[in-house]
Amino acid sequence: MVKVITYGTYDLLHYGHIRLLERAKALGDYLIVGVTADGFDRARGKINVQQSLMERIDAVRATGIADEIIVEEYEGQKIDDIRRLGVNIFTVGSDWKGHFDYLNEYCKVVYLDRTQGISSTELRSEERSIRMGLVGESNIINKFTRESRYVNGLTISGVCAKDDDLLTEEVRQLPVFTSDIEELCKASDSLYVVSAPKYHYKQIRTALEHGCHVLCESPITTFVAEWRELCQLAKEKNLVLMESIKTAYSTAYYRMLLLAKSGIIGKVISVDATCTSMRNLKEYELQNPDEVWNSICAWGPTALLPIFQLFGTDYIKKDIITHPLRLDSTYDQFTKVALVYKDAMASLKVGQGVKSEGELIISGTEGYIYVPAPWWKTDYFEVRFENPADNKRYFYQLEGEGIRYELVNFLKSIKDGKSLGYVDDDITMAIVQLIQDYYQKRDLVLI
Ligand code: C2G
Repeated sequence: MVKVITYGTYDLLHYGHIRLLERAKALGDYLIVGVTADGFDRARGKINVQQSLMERIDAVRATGIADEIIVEEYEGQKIDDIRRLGVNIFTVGSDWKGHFDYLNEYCKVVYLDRTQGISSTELRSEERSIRMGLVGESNIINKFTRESRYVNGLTISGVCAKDDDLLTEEVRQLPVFTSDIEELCKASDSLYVVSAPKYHYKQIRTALEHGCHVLCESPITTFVAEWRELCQLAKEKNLVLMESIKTAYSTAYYRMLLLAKSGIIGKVISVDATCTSMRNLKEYELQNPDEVWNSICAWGPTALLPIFQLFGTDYIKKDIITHPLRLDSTYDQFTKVALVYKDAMASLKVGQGVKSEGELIISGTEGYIYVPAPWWKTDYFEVRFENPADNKRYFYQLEGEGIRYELVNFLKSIKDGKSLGYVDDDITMAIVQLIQDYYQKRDLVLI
């Protein structure tokens, strides 16, 4: 019996895939089809896949052509599959010509002509592209513009930046709306907001009123009542209002969270997160501290994320200790927050202008998880135990600090008509509450 194997993503299964499978089957007597796992596709840069692994497997199965379906999970698996399954022929479309010649050592390699005029990429982009306007801090706008190039079905419609001078050449080519976000909204289907937090409420309102979906850098607002009002408005208008915390979309972070929840370190007792960066305020910013991101707003949401995602938002006590730049200023150079839960505890330290080790430690009854600095954009973490020989190390590729995955998720939310964001509403709400408490000086000690 001649065994043939072929691999693919098979997203939105089409005629080109089916012809490939038919010809692959005709090369022998038994066809094995390897369907790529989501994680493997991500790792090889395919981030726009629309269907889940199960949907794609079901579609391949429904063709009735495959005798066996397996999942392709990692680089190098093909060699192992070919040996283990006793494969005689490996085949794939001619778009891969030459790429898999190294498999000749293990079986015969056949490249089949690719069917012209059809592809998953074209099918995905047949839907109208979502136009996105960017508002706020220039350096982040630069990053988002760069990352948007990796996302199918997204076009940047224009920018309204705080500092035009700091925009990259690429961004300057886009329509620039100097201060008129209404005009930008009219030219857009969605808005990404990364202006100073005091502007969020007004800008989000304007966007929603103009029928734009909103992705807003956390904290979405600094007052709970405003957040509630915006949620209500988004709901009435059937628009997506999503909080942006890019760490939530980093594969390493997400996997680390699942591992902690799975009990690998026993019962989790403490989460300690530190995020700091250096920042030199300009004279104008020193005079108007609410025009800039202070430490609690810039880093608080990220540092709170693992705490709320592991322990929930029902803490019973909190203490905020803060060191402002000047006693009368809302700009905190360094802030430490301690949260007490019924049977757990957490702390976060955030700073802009005070430097510390930006690590994350999750302590459990049987071991701990250590994520080295800068943990919020890590691709690596360790699970450590009393006996170092039991330690485990984990590595996941992180592309674009999580931004491109976040954008893909936002677009999917718009298309599906419901928020598929990785940050739950109760967490968004708890973040806003804590920031509000900071500004209202509740549970706060100034030093
Ligand atoms: N294909 C084709 N004609 C098209 C489109 C795709 O013959 N118009 C073939 C591809 O060459 C591939 C198979 O259909 O052999 C599956 O295509 P994709 O789903 O795009 O998967 P791909 O990214 O090519 O993965 O490890 C993964 C494999 O190497 C191939």
